[in-house]
Amino acid sequence: MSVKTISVVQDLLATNKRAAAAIREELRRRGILGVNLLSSPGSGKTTLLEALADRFRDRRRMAVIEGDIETERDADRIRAKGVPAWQITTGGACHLEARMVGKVLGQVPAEIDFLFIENVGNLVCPASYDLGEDLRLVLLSSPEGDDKPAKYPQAFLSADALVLTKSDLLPHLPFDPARAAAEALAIKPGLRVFNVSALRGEGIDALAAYLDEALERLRSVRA
Ligand SMILES: Nc1nc2c(ncn2[C@@H]2O[C@H](COP(=O)(O)OP(=O)(O)OP(=O)(O)O)[C@@H](O)[C@H]2O)c(=O)[nH]1
Ligand SMILES: [Mg+2]
Repeated sequence: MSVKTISVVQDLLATNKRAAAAIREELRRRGILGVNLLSSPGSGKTTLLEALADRFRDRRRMAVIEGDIETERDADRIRAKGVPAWQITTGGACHLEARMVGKVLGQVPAEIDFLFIENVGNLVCPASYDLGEDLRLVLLSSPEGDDKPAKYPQAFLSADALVLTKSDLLPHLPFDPARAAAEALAIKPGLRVFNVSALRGEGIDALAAYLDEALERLRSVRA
């Protein structure tokens, strides 16, 4: 019984991997950097994207695919910033899959620089699903606690960068950013770490510069 279950999961992941590879190839061909954002519900993914939309305005073009179980709320927030956004509602599934992203990809303008994909709020299942992105950001907010990387290692292992969010709340919380970063780095050496407060705009410049560098790298390899 358990052997059958494992093989079904492996089939699902293999199918997802093929769809993800096609998306990655298409994005690279167009010179677009795909960025997948993972975190628990409410860690600040959409607020961070709103802050990046403000930061990139007039300089970089971005589009956003939003993943949620229900509602169009996050896509509406992004559209309010003048950024094209598509909402995928999973109807209960706890993560996005590459085939869902693939269905929207044809509508994404060819001339953008960044395609952000905000995954369903969940620190577990999204980690196993490649969406064809070139960069994966995992967010951890200060109210969640600095002990989370070791408890949810796959999300941190699969990420390229850790974004510690809501730094404006640090004076009020027993959250040690150095401990959170050290735990994450023990799981994934080389992980880039950013401290941000999207609410106050702190740390957004450094993150935007990191995204710029990744985009330039992608385009130089392609050239
Ligand atoms: N104090 C503080 N609050 C923040 C910050 N960023 C986001 N928030 C608040 O945190 C709450 C959740 O933010 P969202 O951006 O909606 O979080 P999310 O990760 O997109 O949530 P889901 O899409 O539901 O998973 C909102 O009330 C935000 O205003 C921040 O930098 N500082
Ligand atoms: Mg959101």
